[in-house]
Amino acid sequence: MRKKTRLIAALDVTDKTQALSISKEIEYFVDAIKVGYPLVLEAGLGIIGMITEFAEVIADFKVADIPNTDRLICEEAFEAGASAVIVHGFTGRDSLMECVNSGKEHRGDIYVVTEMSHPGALEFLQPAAYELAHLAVECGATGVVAPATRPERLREIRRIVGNMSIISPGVGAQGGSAAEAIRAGADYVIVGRSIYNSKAPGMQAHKIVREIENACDDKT
Ligand code: NUP
Repeated sequence: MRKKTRLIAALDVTDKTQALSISKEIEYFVDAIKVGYPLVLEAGLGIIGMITEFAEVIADFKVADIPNTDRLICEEAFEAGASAVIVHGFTGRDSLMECVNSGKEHRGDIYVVTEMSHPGALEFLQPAAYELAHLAVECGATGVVAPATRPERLREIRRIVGNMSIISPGVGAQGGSAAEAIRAGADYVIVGRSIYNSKAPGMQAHKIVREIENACDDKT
């Protein structure tokens, strides 16, 4: 992913026409568009290729299975045109390695979930988050997913992963701030509802890009 705007739009709409029209409206403001089960289950896996007309696609399939099944899922996503796949690490090193190897074969990226951004993440994921970040480094993943809703945790995860890429959801609808996430060490912020539920998704995306730019200026 080329770091231009540092904005990744999460396109969790379930209407194919709407997904494509929003993609067109936001294409100049995003470094990637993230799609997940809501859109793919409705529109089919082919939607990934259609969205690549506008931006790189990250397939947020939170892959979490035995190694063989993980590899099959990653292959499907890469062959459909995704440049990256989001996977879980809690299934263990063998499963994660299978995803990382699939990424290498397809010249694609693998991002590993550490601590999720929602409140329920405190129950099971938070206690394991730093170990998951270490595992992502050890397995040679491209990067990790870390929460914009908890900048202090994001800062610690940045310390663990060094130069590895961090993509950070939880901005807007979940209460996190794009600027704070960038200042805490995120390379990219992921924004869903604040963009796709807006009356003017392009303008909203542009506004967030300006906020990110200002946060980057503060850091230098
Ligand atoms: O920890 C995570 N939190 C999260 O919200 C990991 C994720 N992959 N996501 C995804 O980011 C979530 O599934 C959704 O697609 C997006 C955030 O959307 P929104 O809260 O900005 O609408």
